[in-house]
Amino acid sequence: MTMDSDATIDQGSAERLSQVRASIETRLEELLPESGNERDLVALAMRESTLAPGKRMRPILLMLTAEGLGHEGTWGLDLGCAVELIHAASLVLDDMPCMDNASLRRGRPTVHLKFGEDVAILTAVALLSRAFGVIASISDLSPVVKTQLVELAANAVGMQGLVRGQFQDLRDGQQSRSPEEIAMTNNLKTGVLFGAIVDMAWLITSSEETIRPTLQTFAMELGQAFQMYDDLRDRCPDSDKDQGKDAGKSTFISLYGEDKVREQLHVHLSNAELNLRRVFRDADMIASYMKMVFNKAALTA
Ligand code: GRG
Repeated sequence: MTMDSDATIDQGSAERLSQVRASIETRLEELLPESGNERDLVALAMRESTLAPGKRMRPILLMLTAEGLGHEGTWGLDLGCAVELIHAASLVLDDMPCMDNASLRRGRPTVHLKFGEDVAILTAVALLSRAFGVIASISDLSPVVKTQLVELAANAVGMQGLVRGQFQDLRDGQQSRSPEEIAMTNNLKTGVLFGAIVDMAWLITSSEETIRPTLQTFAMELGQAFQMYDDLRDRCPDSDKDQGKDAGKSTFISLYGEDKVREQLHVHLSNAELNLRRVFRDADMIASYMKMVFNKAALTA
């Protein structure tokens, strides 16, 4: 997971990745069927916001981690899609005027701009409910495991995860923050959901307890790196979302500058890879994928 600018992915991994990506797109479409009623704006907004071209990093990570741990069925796909629905809900809310007040997301107008704030709020609630419904209705999984999966998702969304992270960011981000405070908020906003993803993969594969902390460290390092990547994208002209939304906010970039943040991002990525390789004998697939995601112009500028 070094960040060399000529990083490539081998053909076998590229093919597997495009299969994984295609299966996610198909399943998301199935999980959010067209309502057939053009006045059903919430159903429309659920589909449009989720099916818009996102990276699908979370479901891909879930599926690859589960595969790496020996999973061969479709539980990983459904769980990955449930996490993508949670992520989509969080983006719809994050873009609203009372939060980031964004106009562009995934290269398209944000939900509240296109459909109105009322529809945006309802869309986020409906996507979140759909996510939990998807987890609860995965067939052939034991009720005990399903309950644990629901608990993992609930914790990642709520006051130990996204909601707390977002609140801290909104309320504390306008004042000066220590590096530790910024790292903590970034972890809640991004790392905790990655943590839930690897935990879900660990759980459905009945993997050994001993690897769980290493997987968590991988996820937290990845989360720190990814939030830095996201902050750098805020300054990137070819981004698929608004730029400059972090102006006046205390972030690692405002604290250290872009170059230092790129350096730190590399360190977090290396730490993530180190932990990945402790768990998987063959970590190349996930490592190559990470390399692809992070090897973007925003990081090499
Ligand atoms: C009720 C689910 C829920 C959340 C409420 C609004 C909120 C609390 C949390 C938002 C937290 C947030 C915006 C975190 C940032 C995460 C992040 C780095 C988003 C960008 O992810 P990408 O780059 O986006 O993976 P794509 O579009 O590629 O999927």
